[in-house]
Amino acid sequence: MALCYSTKLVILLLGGSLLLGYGVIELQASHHVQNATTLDQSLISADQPYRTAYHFQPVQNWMNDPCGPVIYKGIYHLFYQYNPIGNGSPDGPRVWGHSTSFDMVNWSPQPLILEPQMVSNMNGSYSGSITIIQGYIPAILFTGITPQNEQVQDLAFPKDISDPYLKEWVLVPENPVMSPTLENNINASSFRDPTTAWRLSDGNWRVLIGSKIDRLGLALLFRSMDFINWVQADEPLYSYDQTGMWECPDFFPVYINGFPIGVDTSAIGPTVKHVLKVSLDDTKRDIYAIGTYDTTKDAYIPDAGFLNDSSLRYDYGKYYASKTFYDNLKMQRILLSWINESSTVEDDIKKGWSGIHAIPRRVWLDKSRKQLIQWPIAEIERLRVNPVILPTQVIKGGSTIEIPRITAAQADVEISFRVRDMPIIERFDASWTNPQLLCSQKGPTVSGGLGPFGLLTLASTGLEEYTAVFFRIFKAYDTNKFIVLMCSDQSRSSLNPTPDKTTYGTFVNVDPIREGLSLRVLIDHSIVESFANKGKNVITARVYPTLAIYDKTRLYAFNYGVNNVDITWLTAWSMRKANIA
Ligand code: DQQ
Repeated sequence: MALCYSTKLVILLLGGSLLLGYGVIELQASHHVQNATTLDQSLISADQPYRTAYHFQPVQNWMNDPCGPVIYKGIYHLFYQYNPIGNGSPDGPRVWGHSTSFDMVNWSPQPLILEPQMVSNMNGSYSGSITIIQGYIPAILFTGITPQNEQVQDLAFPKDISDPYLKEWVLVPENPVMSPTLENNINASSFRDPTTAWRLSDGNWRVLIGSKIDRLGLALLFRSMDFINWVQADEPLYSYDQTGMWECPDFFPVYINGFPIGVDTSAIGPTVKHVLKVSLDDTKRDIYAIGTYDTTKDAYIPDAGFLNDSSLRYDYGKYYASKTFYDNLKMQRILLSWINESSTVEDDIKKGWSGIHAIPRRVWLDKSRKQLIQWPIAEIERLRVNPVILPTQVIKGGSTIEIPRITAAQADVEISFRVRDMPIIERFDASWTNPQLLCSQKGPTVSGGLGPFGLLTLASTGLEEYTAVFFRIFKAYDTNKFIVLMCSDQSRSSLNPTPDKTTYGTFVNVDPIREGLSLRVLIDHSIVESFANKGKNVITARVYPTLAIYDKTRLYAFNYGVNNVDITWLTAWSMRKANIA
């Protein structure tokens, strides 16, 4: 008697080798929706000043979350939430777009996958993750949307695991492998985004699914021996009240030694701590905790005692639905994220696309063990050309310095500052607990004692438009301790009144006198990604200048504070274009 695909899979997973492709029930639908690789020129206006040169985006249409990033047979795979219809509008079904790369900088498009092919994903395929099982078989767990718009979890395997490009995937007939039921008290509209699974010594795989009950955010835990039969644990791995729906959870270990190296998702023991990240649907923030994974109870204990809206964030600007994976080739943990537009849907439809991804970031635990450090992958530096190095110099209070001879709309800039303790430093009012609000009240033109100083990016020649990224230093009344505010101010970024120009801000935990202050800013036409002090804090902004486009764009260092500041290092590179689709 012929065994069905998944029955064989279970037997083989339990018993040893796996013969994928043999006797498989053919479920893969033909690629009937428009492929992400074909550009419909009639939908795209010729003038595209906001398309990026080295930040990932498909050639057209709507993209959101990164899904299932993995390295397989030496090739990096990026899948992403893609709406193949509707131009730049989100309205439409989701399938997974797919691109491959050898360096995570230059990408080649591959056919779409996970198109509707069975009841359990008939209305779309939402976010999910890849786990390598048995050491060599990639498995996708993702959220399928049923004809009743219920969220369920589905499983898919490559049709041919010898294909390093993993072009075709097969859904198992047992789908859905996890479902909301009356018994498990899961709401069918709040049950999505499986993590990469990890396995403990009891042989069970574990996976988290984002959920909520009323305002209680939940990281539901499921276990399985064979990756097909999943049983929900009695308790979630972690939950926190008044946080709403938890989307796209991510759970991974980080070495405690402070070295910038990553570790496999299943690693446990005294050399690691664990990070739990969730994406808060209510506030569109990616928050995370550093903590302890109690493997005997399958429970997570954040060091800070909680994971909620006031927790640490990967990025204090626009950065949502992020996901990490372990790159075992380079022993690094890589963080990817969706960066939504700040423009109106009408403008997105006009330009024919919406959504880009951040530059992949390497993440590791800071020596303090209290936060993560994030830094753009080293490979991005291969795009740098024609460095402009400015000598160490004083930037006087109230002045700007133009950084000449670079493609300022497409650049990578590093600047370091030395500041001295001065008599005229603004005092910090203890009621200023909201850095974002403080940045919007004390914008780049509001002079202080030390600061604002930083960069005016995507600036027009007459400074009618610019996106300011800067520091402002305060002193506490009581302790005389320094408080460093980092801001990304979009309020003057465009003469177009319609985009969202929210100002972003964060406090940087640094002693500015002893350690100095630095910025690295990746500028790419409509995105400004700013890293403070070697990756301690990050702010990403989307902006749409009307004058500061292409070669009309300028870049300045500025200091609009009263006191002078030293620039100890300034190197700016023009960036070459990458293959980004
Ligand atoms: N996007 C996906 C969901 C996820 C949300 C749908 C987060 O799976 O919860 O496109 O942006």
